[in-house]
Amino acid sequence: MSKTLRLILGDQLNSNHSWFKTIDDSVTYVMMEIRSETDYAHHHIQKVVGIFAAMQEFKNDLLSKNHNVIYIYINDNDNLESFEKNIQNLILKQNFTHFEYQLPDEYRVDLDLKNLCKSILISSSVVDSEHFFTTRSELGDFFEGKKIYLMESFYRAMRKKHNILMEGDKPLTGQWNYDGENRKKLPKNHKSTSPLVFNNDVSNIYDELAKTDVKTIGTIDSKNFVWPINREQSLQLLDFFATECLPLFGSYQDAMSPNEWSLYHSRISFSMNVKMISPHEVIDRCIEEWKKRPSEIEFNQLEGFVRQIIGWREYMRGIYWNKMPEFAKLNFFNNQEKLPNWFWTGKTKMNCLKDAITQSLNYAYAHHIQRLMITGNFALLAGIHPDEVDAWYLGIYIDAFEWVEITNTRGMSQFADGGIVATKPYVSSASYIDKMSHYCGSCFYKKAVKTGEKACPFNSLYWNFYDRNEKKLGKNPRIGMMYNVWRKMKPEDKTALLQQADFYLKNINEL
Ligand code: FAD
Ligand code: DLZ
Ligand code: SF4
Repeated sequence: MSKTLRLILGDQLNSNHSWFKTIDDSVTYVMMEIRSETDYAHHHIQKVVGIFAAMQEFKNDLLSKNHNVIYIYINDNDNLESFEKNIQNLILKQNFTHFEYQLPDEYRVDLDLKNLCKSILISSSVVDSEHFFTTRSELGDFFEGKKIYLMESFYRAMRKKHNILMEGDKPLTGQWNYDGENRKKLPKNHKSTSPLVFNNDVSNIYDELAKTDVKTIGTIDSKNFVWPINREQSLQLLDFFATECLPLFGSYQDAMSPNEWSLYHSRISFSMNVKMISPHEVIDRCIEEWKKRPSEIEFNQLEGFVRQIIGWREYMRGIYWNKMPEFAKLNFFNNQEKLPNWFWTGKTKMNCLKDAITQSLNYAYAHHIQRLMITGNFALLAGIHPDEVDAWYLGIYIDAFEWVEITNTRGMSQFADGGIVATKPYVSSASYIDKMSHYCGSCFYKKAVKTGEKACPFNSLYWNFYDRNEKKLGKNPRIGMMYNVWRKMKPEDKTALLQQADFYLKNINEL
């Protein structure tokens, strides 16, 4: 009799996958909590607990539908702690005759599973994860022969191909892009909608983890875990976003404010990345809400959100599969420094960094512009090695999986790819941070001061970055203006800025 073993990874919790459409007694699913996955980064405790909780909920759901499931817990005696070893062991002990898995999202796991299939003596096959709009190779094919991979042209092609917000082959409303309307600062004293959080009791999982020596970062309230851990909660969060946050999403998507950890963002990335919900249903729900309330939800709010999902998210995945494994080694600026210690504590006098890091430690979450223009901006200005920056981002965020983390971090944020993802480095001085946030007013440092006592570190580090990298960036047409300003600056002002930057870099742990 044939016996099939099917592997479900911790980020493949897609209950709508065609695997589950029929109940077949000859098929057994296996899910496993293993050290190879808990230990490849120092993950945030909420990320490990959240993934284990979501895996266990998924397993319970499969069991309730009468599927056969083997679930290996982190402290099980016979847990061999890697996908390969556990699978080999099961094949041997339970006489499986066929092995199947879904295409993984990570290069490392993809390679491991391919090798596993070569090493086992039974037949094997791989199926799609049935989650994304695009295949792994679609972006590579789209940009075949091109040097620049412009997100905007990919996004427009996606809108056309999937007929999203289109009228024939023209964009609905006649305009593709509303970015210009989506850069507002929050008005003073504006109070955003309180985020919907859950009160999941995940203390059992937390207690089991505490028995291991898995190293984690950040904090957790394991009796009131705020993140969704199943499909039902993920749909509730999506509903909350569509009804409460979408009406202002676009306007304030680049805004930052102290003590407001998610503003009008959806916080749907964890649910989507572990596939409890699909990007298709996220888009559909938002378009449905916009159609219901056309006078309350302006088109730019909706378009800004759709762009993130069918544009940026799919684009990053395509870049990943097109450029790995070389991408993980790129270091365009040859940056070599270590991250300052306060990236793990939030204990810095710089208000913007203190806020972004502290909330990341408390919630395993920061919204995009905090990741890009606060922590990422600082790391790039300070010349931190991209391996260090990647390791931090891969660990700290609940939604961090390499395909979307490394492309955003090494590519978009650190420009370590030399301009595949971004056309110029995302760096700024204090003026941009002040324009988009309410951080500077109550900061120890003074936003308008460039050198001397209490000068905001972003100011001198900014010019130091351009000076240091002039050979690599001087000819970039998008940065020409900054170099003109730098070249025209009085020599004594330039020297003072560079000395100030040097002082800050030498004392980076005390900032
Ligand atoms: P919203 O602002 O509500 O946006 C909606 C959705 O759009 C997100 O859930 C996400 O799926 C998608 N999206 C938005 N921007 C991007 C983007 N640049 N790339 C891919 N998808 C995007 N996102 C991750 O999912 N995992 C990561 O590990 C990750 N690491 C990042 C590291 C850096 C340095 C930067 C600058 C960005 C990173 N992002 C990552 C992208 C983005 O910041 C997060 O997707 C977003 O903050 C998640 O919060 P949200 O669901 O509230 O997003
Ligand atoms: C991130 C993660 C963690 C912390 N733990 C597990 C685990 O124990 N078991 C599992 O199947 N998956 C886990 N994951 C998610 C995997 O790392 C992810 O499936 C791969 O990186 C492929 O994207
Ligand atoms: Fe950040 Fe500088 Fe503003 Fe302080 S003054 S919050 S360090 S940008």
